[in-house]
Amino acid sequence: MSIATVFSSSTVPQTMDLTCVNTIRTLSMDGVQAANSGHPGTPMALAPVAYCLWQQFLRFDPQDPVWPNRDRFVLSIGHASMLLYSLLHLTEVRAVSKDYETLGEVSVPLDSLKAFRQLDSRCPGHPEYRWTSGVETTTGPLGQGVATSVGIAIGRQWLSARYNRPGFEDLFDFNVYALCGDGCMMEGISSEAASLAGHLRLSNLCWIYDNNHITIEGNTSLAFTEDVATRFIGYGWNVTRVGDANDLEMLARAFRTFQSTKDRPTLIIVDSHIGYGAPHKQDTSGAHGEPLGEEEIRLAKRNYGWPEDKKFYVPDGVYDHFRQGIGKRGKQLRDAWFARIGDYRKQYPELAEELFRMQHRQLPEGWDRDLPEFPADPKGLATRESSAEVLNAAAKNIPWLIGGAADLAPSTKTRITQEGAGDFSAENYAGRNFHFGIREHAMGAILNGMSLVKVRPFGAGFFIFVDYMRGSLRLSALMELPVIYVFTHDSIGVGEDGPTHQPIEHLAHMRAMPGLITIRPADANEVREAWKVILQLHHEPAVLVLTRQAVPTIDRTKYGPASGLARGAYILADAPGGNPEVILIGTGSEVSLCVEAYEQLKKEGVRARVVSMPSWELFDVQDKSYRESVLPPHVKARVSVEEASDFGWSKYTGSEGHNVCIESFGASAPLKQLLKKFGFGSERIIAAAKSQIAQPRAQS
Ligand SMILES: Cc1ncc(C[n+]2csc(CCOP(=O)(O)OP(=O)(O)O)c2C)c(N)n1
Ligand SMILES: [Mg+2]
Repeated sequence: MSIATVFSSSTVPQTMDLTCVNTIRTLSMDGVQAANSGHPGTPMALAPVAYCLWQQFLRFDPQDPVWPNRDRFVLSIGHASMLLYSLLHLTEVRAVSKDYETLGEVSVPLDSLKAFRQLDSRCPGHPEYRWTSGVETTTGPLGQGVATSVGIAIGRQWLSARYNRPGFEDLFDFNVYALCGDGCMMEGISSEAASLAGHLRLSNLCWIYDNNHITIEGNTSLAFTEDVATRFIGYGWNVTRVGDANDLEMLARAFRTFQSTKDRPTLIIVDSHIGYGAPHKQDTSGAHGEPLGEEEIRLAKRNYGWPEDKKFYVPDGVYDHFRQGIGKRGKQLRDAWFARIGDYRKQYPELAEELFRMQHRQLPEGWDRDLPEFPADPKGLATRESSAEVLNAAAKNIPWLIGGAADLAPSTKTRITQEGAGDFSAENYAGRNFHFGIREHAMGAILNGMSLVKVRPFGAGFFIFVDYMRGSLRLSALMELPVIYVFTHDSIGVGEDGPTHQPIEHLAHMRAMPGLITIRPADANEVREAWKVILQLHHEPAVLVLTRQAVPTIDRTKYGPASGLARGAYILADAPGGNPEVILIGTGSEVSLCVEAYEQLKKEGVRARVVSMPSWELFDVQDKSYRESVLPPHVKARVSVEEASDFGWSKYTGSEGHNVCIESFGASAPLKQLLKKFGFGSERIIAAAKSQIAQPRAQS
């Protein structure tokens, strides 16, 4: 029955389907009203879409919302969060601990809905992964959700290809649904992601586009007239339409079409009415992002045939109806899956062990046994080169360490070269090398999606182009996903490519981001230690910043051991008796310059210390005594050396310290000329050190 028909009759017939749909609607309206902030219109419009999907199709067990083979539902229109919270509440999804244990209590009790958008509520303004069980990914920045859903779908295909075996062809066969709107469609990231999804023929992926013609400023005709269907057909998607968001039968037909489409992703374009049922606000941008107001709510409830004055009202039978639908189906599927996992373990013990470890974010036994040691070498090698060796040694022992680049694997040296590693493609979903194409923003979101299914993804590119993916990277950090970003061409060291390719402020950007670990290793052995640290992270994304040009491999018999990297900063070379009069702090390719300067200063009788500081974040979490042993507070003469902006360095050098840095956009020239122009040679460091020592300072 079309729910639209209800408004043509004076008495409103209430089937249980309709009652459930209207419960979602009214909970959403009431939640937004109570918060006096939020987005009521789209949950009201899409309640039937979400209801149909969850109640009839989604293979999801509310009792165990982390069951690995569950279908994923991504609310890419994060502003419509009350839609998701209402569903989580009505289906009685259980809370899960940080260790993936299902707790007894429900994830979103009615009181949380009532406390929508309030401090510590399980219903924050936009859905947050890790905070509310049942939220599969954090959404809010439009386009991120759909792009992440592509990563989840890719991850699923990879899991299926590796772990589904004879007798267990359906071990991983889950689908990924993403609900998006005009905003998601307009954002470039959705185009990047949809293009790749079509190319990879991800038939397990279904996007539902809420074609309501409304965004914040008004009608979409202000800025958006493209033919979305044709665009997606061009990407190689299957496109189907539902002309009325209230038509449960038509919706069900569209979902069945998706399920029977085996060779490409599906886009369901749904025509809906924002603020459905609100007499003065329906189909207007006024229904988008502000509470309806008490009177409008009353009128909308009257239209629904709902008790007008009841708030947060869940009629009898609604919970039970969901229990009998999604609840029963989900539990049966989940229990059947776990019943068979025991047999799988017997037949494929090694694969089962891999899965167990992966799903708990553990590493295989002996994962680091092949990591190379690099002999001292004054000529050395680029850190991107040493990284290639370390990555490959680790990949040998961690089968689910998979990834690729945005068309830059030959430059970033991120290819997994071992025999059989293969390339991930529509023909080979088992490949470990991914080709994201020149789509940095989507690559970041896709890595997040892959990480959400617990494989260990890495993505690579030139450091400068982190600008193109900052939105996704920020969500890696916000979601606490251990995604690995490998960025090469880290400085003016790239030489001739010039200012467009020379990162300046980028290290400062990365270091400013909470929860992100940035590491810029100085030589090959620091690269090994960096990978060691990164691979053991559970909740932090990491950015590994590498050189294009060769850097000396430091003689560790003479200078401090590279294992110091794990503490973020360590003493590489010291003054006699550990009593320096000046400290030189360097990162990456500048550390060997500091060592050069140190040797010269030593000859001249100057007591210098060199601190290699590959990671601010790792250093900052060390205890005070360690930090002060590396940077003794009484030694105020300090020089930092980094081919980048000095932003933030005074934290370590003090306001009177000296920062050898770059304050412009770099230049295009051979490296030697650039180093001269920008003053990156030991002479400048030596001069700065001497001037620091000579500088009069106030006694503290
Ligand atoms: C990247 C990004 N830019 C801007 C916003 C602010 N914003 C939130 S909702 C919205 C309009 C979205 O329109 P649509 O997707 O059609 O949602 P509807 O109004 O139909 O619910 C905007 C611009 C955002 N959340 N993310
Ligand atoms: Mg819209």
